[in-house]
Amino acid sequence: MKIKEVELRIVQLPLVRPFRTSFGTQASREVLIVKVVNENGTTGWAECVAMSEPLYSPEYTHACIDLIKRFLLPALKKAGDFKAEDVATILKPFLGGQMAKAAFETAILDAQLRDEKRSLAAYLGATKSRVECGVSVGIANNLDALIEEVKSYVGAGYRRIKLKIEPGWDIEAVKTIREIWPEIPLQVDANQAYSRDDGKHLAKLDEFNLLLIEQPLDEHDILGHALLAKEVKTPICLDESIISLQSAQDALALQATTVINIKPGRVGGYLESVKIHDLCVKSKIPVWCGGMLETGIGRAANLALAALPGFTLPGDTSASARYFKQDITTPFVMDDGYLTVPTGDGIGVTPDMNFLDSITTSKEVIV
Ligand code: OSB
Ligand code: MG
Repeated sequence: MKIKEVELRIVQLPLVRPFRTSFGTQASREVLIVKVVNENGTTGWAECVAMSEPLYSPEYTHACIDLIKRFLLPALKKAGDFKAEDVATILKPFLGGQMAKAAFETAILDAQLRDEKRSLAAYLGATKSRVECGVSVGIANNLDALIEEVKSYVGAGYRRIKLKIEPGWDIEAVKTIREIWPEIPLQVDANQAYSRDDGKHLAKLDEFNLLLIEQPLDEHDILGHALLAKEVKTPICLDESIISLQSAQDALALQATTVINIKPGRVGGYLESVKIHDLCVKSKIPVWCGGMLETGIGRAANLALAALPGFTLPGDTSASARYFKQDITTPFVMDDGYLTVPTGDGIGVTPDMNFLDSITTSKEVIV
């Protein structure tokens, strides 16, 4: 395909409740929405998972826009006629920028699949029609507030609870929730908040029968995670450290991780995600689909991926209502703890343009 037009727009969508992690608090989701129109006039949509500030990863919204405008788009225009499967190779000379690249590749792939009248789920190799939902619970102001929030999610039917932790908000929070819900699948996510010296402390989590502890140490500290895995019994799951198939291979070889959280934006797209999925299936490593507080655009595509057979653990693919009062697409509604995988062409959803326009804070069209 050839790119005829690209639209880059930033939207601001308030969250239903502030989301606090070890790296900061967000009250609203700033998202870059990428629209690509190809030579057939077919539109493809994607969302860039980068946040407004470089706190979770080095990327951030405005850097992604700059990267796309300055380097990615000119390179693809120069390539002329290409397939979505060629995008990663064409963009490879530009280092990093996985989130910007993923969004761009996904919008192109969406348009291509719409032309082929094929769903993203079928294209990626999905084997499930619905996906089990977990929910990521932010750091609360106090234990009572945490109990209330978890209670509302358990009541809504979520099948797995993930608690965000940081030093000072860990053992007691987990103990509290585990005592009230002795059976619920439970895991924790530290977003790099601990250091190599915290092994003994984190081992105190072992008695709570957690599915995993996600990214306790710095994203670059693969060896530290391998050492920690010898000190704690709870499985280690890398998130921030896994930015490509290569990094997944390295982390597995070094035994730094025994579960992987796949976030398509973090690894450069859905095609790279499938490669990591396949590696994990081959290595008998369970995977699950992470989330980045996506709108319906990104959520639809994540559900297509999470429907692949290796995704054996519930993901952070929660219902739209967990995040937003109104989503930019038809909301994803949970039924019995599951979300339905879209079956329409491409990602299977399109934004409500009136609502999208009403929350747009900037927009540029590049022809
Ligand atoms: O570490 O998984 C994470 C949200 C933003 C950035 C990083 C993370 C998260 C979440 C929420 O945990 C996942 C979601 O519900 O989308
Ligand atoms: Mg995480």
